Amino acid sequence: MKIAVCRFHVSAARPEDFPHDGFPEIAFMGRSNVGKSSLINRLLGTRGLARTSKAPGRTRAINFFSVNDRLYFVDLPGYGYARVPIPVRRQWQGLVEAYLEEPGRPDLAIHMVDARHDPTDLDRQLLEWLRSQGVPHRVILTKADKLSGNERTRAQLRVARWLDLPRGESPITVSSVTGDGLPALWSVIDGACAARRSSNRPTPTQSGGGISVTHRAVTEALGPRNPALTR
Ligand SMILES: Nc1nc2c(ncn2[C@@H]2O[C@H](COP(=O)(O)OP(=O)(O)O)[C@@H](O)[C@H]2O)c(=O)[nH]1
Ligand SMILES: [Mg+2]
Repeated sequence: MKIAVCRFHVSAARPEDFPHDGFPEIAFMGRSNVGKSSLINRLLGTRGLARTSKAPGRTRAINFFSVNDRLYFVDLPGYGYARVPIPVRRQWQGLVEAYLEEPGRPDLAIHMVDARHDPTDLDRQLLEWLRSQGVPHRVILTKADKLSGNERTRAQLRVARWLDLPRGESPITVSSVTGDGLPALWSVIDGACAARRSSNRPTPTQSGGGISVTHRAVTEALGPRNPALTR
């Protein structure tokens, strides 16, 4: 995808703030500090669009970035940041769940795990939840520039086993520093957008019905998934 224009659209602190114009949405999710904002900036070729931080836990709302005026990149609040007070954590969780439970959104969840670390129980819970909701998703490993080629391969195998990923869904390793893995990630994103165009899915402006058709179309575009998990 060629990026012509991208801009910050809205910072949603409540579900009422989510956009309802029916564009495809690509959601970036994972622990605080995993590299969500850096990856959004790198994919879009902008430096400061999504705010990056050395201090984890800064993103408190769901930020929507408009890409080419026809799709949204969605920067979800990071989870698993222990120093955030529990009531604040609950509020984030409520907002993220409200987002993920809306019919038809997102078109693709990019579930990000730091390539240097094992996924946590929270990562596993998130994946289980995405599976149970039938949300199309792909696991990627970030900060790959910190690992050698061999270490990357080992990380891919380890994470695939740990998260019980279906064959053909090996995690993509990416680096926002070197740009490694971004073409592979773009083709998954393009696939999700194409699946949306070729399906008669409900957009977030509509409600109910037809969602399984959508997910089947996205599944076909993204490659095989565990049949037991495909709705
Ligand atoms: N070496 C390396 N550092 C990264 C990469 N992506 C992000 N970082 C660093 O990790 C920290 C957290 O990044 P950020 O994008 O703010 O993470 P977020 O909390 O998930 O949005 C920052 O210090 C980034 O510079 C990467 O691909 N390689
Ligand atoms: Mg961030």
